[in-house]
Amino acid sequence: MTKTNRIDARLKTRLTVMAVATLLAAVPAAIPATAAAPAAPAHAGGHEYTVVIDDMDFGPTPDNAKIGDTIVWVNHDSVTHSVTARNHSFDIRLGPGQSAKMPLTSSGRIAFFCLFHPSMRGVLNVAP
Ligand SMILES: [Cu+2]
Repeated sequence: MTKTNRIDARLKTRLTVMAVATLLAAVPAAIPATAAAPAAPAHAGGHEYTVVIDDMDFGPTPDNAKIGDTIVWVNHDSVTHSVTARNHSFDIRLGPGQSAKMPLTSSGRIAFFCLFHPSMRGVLNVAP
């Protein structure tokens, strides 16, 4: 029993050129791309730097902090402050006299401020 299949192959070449006009939303220019990067493992024995909040102001931040180091925020004031990163990478609340340790897991120049007193501002530089 022989079956002959005739395959009538007709090749239709249709080029459909579609202009893809879908553009993603405008890229926010001010947000660093490092915000969601996977955290590097902390180096054991990283440095610990203390930044004191006093008299409604942030004290100086370290010049040479890097990933794996730790910032210890200390609030010497009698009111609650926050240490809030503009890129949302951290947001810490500190009641009067409280302190908090913050391991550095991403690098960059991170501007921060106090949610309750927005004129309180600082910048934290973290090297890779
Ligand atoms: Cu404050």
